[in-house]
Amino acid sequence: MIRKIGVILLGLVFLGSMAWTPVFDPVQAEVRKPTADADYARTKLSKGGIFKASYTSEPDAVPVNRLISWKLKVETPDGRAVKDAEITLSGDMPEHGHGLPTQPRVTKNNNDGTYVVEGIKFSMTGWWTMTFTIKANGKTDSVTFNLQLK
Ligand SMILES: [Cu+2]
Repeated sequence: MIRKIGVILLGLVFLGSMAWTPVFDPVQAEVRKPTADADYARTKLSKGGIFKASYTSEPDAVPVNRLISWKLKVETPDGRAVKDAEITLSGDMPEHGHGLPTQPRVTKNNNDGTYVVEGIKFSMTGWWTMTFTIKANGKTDSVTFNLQLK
């Protein structure tokens, strides 16, 4: 009787461990790590709530190891175009302590609240942050976008 219960318990433990295996998959865990408090929205309010910023990438699916350009759109929180912003940016891999291999910058103000950013190159897959510091109308604020590149 006791032996039978033991066998049943062992069977349950075995089935249980099989069911739980995916949770401990190290590859999955690594991919999910930065997502705990990161969001990957392409439109965000700046930290101090002064600007609303959004970006589009060319190409849209952000590639690795290719020189690409982004278009950054800057608005007030209620949606009015901010046409005279001074913008600087920096890219980082927070887990690795390094940035982009290039020094991208805004090369064109389209005078409609959008700005062309050229010279962006992500050198490896993983979690990146792109921080834009925006200065306009006598105010400065920054916004950070998260990216998970594959
Ligand atoms: Cu890295």
